[in-house]
Amino acid sequence: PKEVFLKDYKKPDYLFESVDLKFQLGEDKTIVSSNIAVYPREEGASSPLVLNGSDLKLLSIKVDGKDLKMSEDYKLDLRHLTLVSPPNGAFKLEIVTEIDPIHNTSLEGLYKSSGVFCTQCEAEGFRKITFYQDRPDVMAKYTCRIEANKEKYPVLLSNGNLIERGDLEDGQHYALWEDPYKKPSYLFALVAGQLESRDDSFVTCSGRKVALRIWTPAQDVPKTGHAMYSLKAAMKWDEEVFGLEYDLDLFNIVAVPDFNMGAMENKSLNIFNSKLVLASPETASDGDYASILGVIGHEYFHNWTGNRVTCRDWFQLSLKEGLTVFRDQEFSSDMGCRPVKRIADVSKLRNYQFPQDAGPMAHPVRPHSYIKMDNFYTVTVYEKGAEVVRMYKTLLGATGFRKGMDLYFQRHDGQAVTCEDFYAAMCNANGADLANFLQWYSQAGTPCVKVVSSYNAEAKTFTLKFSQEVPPTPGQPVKEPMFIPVAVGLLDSTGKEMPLSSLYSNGVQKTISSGEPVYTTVLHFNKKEGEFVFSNIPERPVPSLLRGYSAPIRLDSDLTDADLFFLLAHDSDEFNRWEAGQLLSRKLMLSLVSDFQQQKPLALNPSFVDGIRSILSNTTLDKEFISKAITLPGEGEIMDMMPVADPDAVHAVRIFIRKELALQLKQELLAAVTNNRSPGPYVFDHENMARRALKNTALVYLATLNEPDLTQLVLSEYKSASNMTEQFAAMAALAQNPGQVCDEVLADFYNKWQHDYLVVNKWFALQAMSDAPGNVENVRKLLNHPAFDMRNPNKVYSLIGGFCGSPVNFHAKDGSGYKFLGEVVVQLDKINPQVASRMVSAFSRWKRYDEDRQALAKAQLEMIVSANGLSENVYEIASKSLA
Ligand code: B3K
Ligand code: ZN
Repeated sequence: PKEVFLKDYKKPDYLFESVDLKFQLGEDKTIVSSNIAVYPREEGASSPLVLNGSDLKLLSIKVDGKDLKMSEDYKLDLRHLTLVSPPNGAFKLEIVTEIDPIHNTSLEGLYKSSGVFCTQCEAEGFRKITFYQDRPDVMAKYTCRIEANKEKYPVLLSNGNLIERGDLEDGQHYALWEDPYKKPSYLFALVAGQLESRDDSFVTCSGRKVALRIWTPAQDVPKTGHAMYSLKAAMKWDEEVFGLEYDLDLFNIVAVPDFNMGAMENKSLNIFNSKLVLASPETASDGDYASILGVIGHEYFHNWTGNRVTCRDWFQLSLKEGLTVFRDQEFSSDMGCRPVKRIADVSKLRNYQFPQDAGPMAHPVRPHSYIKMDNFYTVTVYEKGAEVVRMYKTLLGATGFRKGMDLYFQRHDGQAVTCEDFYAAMCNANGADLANFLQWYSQAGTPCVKVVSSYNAEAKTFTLKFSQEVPPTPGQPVKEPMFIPVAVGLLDSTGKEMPLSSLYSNGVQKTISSGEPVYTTVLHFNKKEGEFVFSNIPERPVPSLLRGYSAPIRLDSDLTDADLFFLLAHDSDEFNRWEAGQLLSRKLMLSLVSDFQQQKPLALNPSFVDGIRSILSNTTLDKEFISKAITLPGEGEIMDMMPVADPDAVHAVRIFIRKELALQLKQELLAAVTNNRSPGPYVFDHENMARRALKNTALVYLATLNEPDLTQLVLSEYKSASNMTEQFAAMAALAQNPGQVCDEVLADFYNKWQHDYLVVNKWFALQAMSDAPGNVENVRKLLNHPAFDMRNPNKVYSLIGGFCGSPVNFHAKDGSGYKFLGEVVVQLDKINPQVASRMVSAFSRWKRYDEDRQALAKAQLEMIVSANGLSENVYEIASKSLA
């Protein structure tokens, strides 16, 4: 397999002015005709023109109306079509190909999902449709004519505006679409099928009326209300916060059940995994509602950050993805509760991105190379990339950040650009010098920052001494220091914020405030070591460090347990309040893990229980905040901190703490259940979601005790639940204790919901994640369940992905979990390489475990790498994991 490198980037020799596509969609084959206006980037150039193509049957090729001759005029291999000596100057290129969407199970290019033709072109799927310069820096204007059987495919959609439609002979009809905006091929989309739409409209800030349509099979249209609400909210938000207005008169969203990822931002024709569109209170949980809001927003926001301004090459992916994730995070924060959203985002970063950044697949936010680009749609590019964008805002302030965004659009609208262009816009708009900030794009690994504090009572100064270390990662043994913004506040002994007046740093005295009191300041820590001295500090403060999680780092401070309990009780920065609790929990879990490994009896620190109790009974706190604050860090997070990850010990300790807390806080937890029952029908707003979150967390705790009266309580919550959030949570609570009640509830749930595949997926996932010993056998049986289908990515993610997320069974000592995944990956790879490659990633941290586990996992990886006909996707992940 060929590796592609960022350093080898070259501008294309030829550019495309316009592309006219014609699709003749058929049951056994589809014919694609393309007519491209080509011109050389520089006059007089006469190099060969290389087009990408894969799985295509070439029917004809013409230049300026003349048929080309094989080998003389063009060459063809498995992946390219090369015009040996194209004419000097501009010319017309006409290519006709045949493709087979019906048998396309990779769900990339043109394929059929439940009878509907649809496309997925990002990153390099357009080359499965026709021969093309399939790279984002080739931007052209498209028209698309679709012809298909009218009865089977009454709805024909593509990008832009519908300019013509009509009937043809033999029951066929056609539609002609024209997209007035230049775009790269990855944003092309086509949909044809039996679909109905929910129609609505949005009037933009300049008074233009935009038609909004969400397309699904007829029976699902009633479930698109929340998606439509989310779309309109996103359109309004982008106008208000970024001054960005939608630029066409039509915006379509199509939901399909078979989709590799969440959704795709094709210009004016977003295609979505139906999981992220369809919702009703009965069938979707609060988590689903929140994801729909976030992802509908995300894809809509791409219209500016991604489509109007796109990426020069795929290495720049974070330019659009990191920025757009940041925008969707901000949107969700504004629509819901900011600190709670921040906690959720940081947890995701820690649980998924940190492990990636510390493993064999560690790569910078802007990778240096790839074999398959699809493998780089990662938590690093997305979530760490969003943190990088957030740091600009932290450093430049909200107004400065907005100025930078404005300049970015002013300079680059209609262009394909790089991360440096974004950096330059941010700096230039603010006259700022962010020195070594660009390291965030090129260095992988999570920086570790140590901080030591000291107070000088005589001088009334408080000093913070920082040092940083970026760990080595594959291909990057030595690292340079990073630019780390550290937001800091200081608390006095009563828990009040101290006003910050001046700061001495890097040899310069700086005024923080001379008028209005300032309570949080951002330190610019951009060298290996840094010292910051606050003056006029009347007493020894407790520092609140890295407020709001101002940089994606691991912070190791000298805060004592007493300081942490103090911050947990008093910090005005809610994120850090939660963080203090998490730090205490992590310490506790690690020390109990070591007790467990030494077979010492486990005992819970009473002050920890008191801390949790006071949070739980604090009526002034947000309920979702409480629910998050009483939730222990994930097992992955703890394993990540151990020299040798021990899944059994970490799991046993987490179960022990949860049971012990449930036992000692039973009354408070019962109160949290009874005080937070639904007052009426389901409402999607923060207050109601927070109430449900707290109630559900309490139920899960109580059910760990497995006492008959509590089981009855949870069972009655299950039965009386009128929405999926509460029904599923009660079932999940019961499923912690395998046995008759659990079996009955699982059977009841399936009977109720077997007609709804999205709900059935929740049922698969819950069983897959079970920590019941030997659960791998149950999962194997579920592979043969009539509702399971390996060709549907959502089902694979639920059942197989769910299983890999269960630390005890996936990492079972006997290797049964690894063997299962090994077999599945090989089978799945033949159907859908992208999905198989996501699954194989579960092996990537095998070196973190004990020798026996290492040997077992390694054997599976070796088996996979040597499998016949392995895809490049799986090969890249598996071989890098073994390296
Ligand atoms: N841009 C798409 C992801 C495409 C993934 C291709 N393998 C969705 C998104 O991030 O908005
Ligand atoms: Zn995106």
